[in-house]
Amino acid sequence: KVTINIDGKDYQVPKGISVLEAARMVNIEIPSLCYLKDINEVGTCRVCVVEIEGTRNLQASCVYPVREGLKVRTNTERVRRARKTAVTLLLSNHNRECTTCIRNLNCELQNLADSLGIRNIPYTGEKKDYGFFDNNPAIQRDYNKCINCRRCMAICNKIQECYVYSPLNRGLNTIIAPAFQKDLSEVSCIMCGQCVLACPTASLTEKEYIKEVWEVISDSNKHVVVQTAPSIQVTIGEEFGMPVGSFVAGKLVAALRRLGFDKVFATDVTADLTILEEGNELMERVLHEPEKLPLLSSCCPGWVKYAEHFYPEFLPHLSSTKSPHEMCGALTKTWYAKKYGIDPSTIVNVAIMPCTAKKYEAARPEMESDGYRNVDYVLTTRELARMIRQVGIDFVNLPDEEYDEPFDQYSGAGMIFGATGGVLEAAVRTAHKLITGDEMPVPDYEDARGLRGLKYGKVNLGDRTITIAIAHGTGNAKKALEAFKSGEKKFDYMEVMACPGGCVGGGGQPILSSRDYKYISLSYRHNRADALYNVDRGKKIRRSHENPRVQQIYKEFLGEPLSVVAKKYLHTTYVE
Ligand code: HC1
Ligand code: SF4
Repeated sequence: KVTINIDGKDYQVPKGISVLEAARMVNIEIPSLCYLKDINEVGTCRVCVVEIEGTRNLQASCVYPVREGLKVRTNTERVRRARKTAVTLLLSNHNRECTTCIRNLNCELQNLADSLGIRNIPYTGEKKDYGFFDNNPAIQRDYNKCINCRRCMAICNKIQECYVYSPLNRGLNTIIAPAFQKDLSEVSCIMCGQCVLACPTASLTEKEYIKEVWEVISDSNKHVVVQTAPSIQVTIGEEFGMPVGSFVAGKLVAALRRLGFDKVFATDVTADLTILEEGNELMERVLHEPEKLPLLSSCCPGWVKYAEHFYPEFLPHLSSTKSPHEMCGALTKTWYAKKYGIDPSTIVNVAIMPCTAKKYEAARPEMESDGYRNVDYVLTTRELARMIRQVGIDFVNLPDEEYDEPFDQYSGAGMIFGATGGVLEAAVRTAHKLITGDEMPVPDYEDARGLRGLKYGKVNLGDRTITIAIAHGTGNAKKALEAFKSGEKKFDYMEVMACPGGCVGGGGQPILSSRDYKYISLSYRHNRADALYNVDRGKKIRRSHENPRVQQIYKEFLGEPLSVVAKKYLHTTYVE
């Protein structure tokens, strides 16, 4: 520890940290725009400047290390003026349409302008126009709202290792963009949306489909069903001021009904179904095709796209099972349509997902059944919250309501899909039964939990041992695949989620400010994941194969796992 003095008071703080971190530790707010702990500590925005005794210039506190006896002033007139100038300059070249902006009231630049008391922008002159790009179904980039903080680039390079962004041009004309300023669809972007979460403004946002969804809801000739991903149940409350980790499934259903959807379904049901299909795939490969091991999970479209771009040699290892939301889509337009006598051409399937990549997945040409798109529109958690606000629903005080038949009952295993390690844990619960014939006495597989970036382990299933790996953040998936290739690690099954934390940390989830972006402790993602595990613990049915709806779907439609019908509607292929 070292003793430093901030604003006239002594504090003991750990050695080796920055002044900014030290100040925040002792609850002294130093604002910043470009800083992201551990991954973007570059001091370019100059908003975090402070006075340091003994130095002439103001210093960027995010890159200034603490040392014994250091004296810091964070709130002098000079500091306030410098911060104000830095932000005013950014605003002078910014498309300031706050009232109609997606990030209105949740924008770090806007917040700063307010807290610094900026009331006018004295700089005039022509604004540069760098353009708007949205030639893909998932993510749009407005260069006129970019403040060059480089947080998108930091996440993409250091955590996801996709290397989509780099600085283009020079000096004042620098922008952070894909090579040749191409659209994200033309580069190795996996559409995970982690850059969207990292962006302090609306320069990077999801592509909205709210208008289209209102239109189908108002069309009385359409039967509009909505499905919600497991993680939405523990994250959407944050959009309405509820604490991180609030479980709000009942209110979520109630809100969707009030918006006018005809049926409200839980994607968790088809998550259970995924486990049956993928579990059987794993068993087939273990028993008969060991050369096709490891089996790699494929429910995360960001990860699938990552494999397609960077590791095509592993594509035969990806599970052919479609993701739960695609399965729900396929089943609504086939089994459900027939069972309830609804013309499938009138059914619209809207998916509420924590994810921008799901928008891209839904648009993949192969994701259709009998000529109908499986899923017609994907909305993120944030978009759904906007719809709820648009009609003035008081979310927090809604009563709890139940999902609609026949996608209503689901196991705890289906729910924990939303957290990293959850798919694997769910698979283990069912594989135990498939391989040994007996139920796992206690369904918890604790080794799969927690937010370590890469986990390796073993599962004993009777006299067989299955080796496993769990990665979240595609940079970690890369490490695991490289270790496998070099022979350093062996595993039979790997779960990969592109987003740190899994879907609870998805690119479509509520955006917390950079202060909550503790990529090392990932604390808020942890709370969201814990909420899923808590609900799982209290559920009567905790294993996918015990889900009565899944049993019904096999009985009435599919026959058995990996049957011809199951292969036709619930499995897919990948492209290099
Ligand atoms: Fe996910 Fe999945 S868990 S991918 O994270 O397999 O998006 O929540 O819906 O499809 O079920 C996301 C979450 C989600 C799918 C399921
Ligand atoms: Fe989407 Fe979940 Fe994959 Fe992230 S981890 S890209 S939220 S499916």
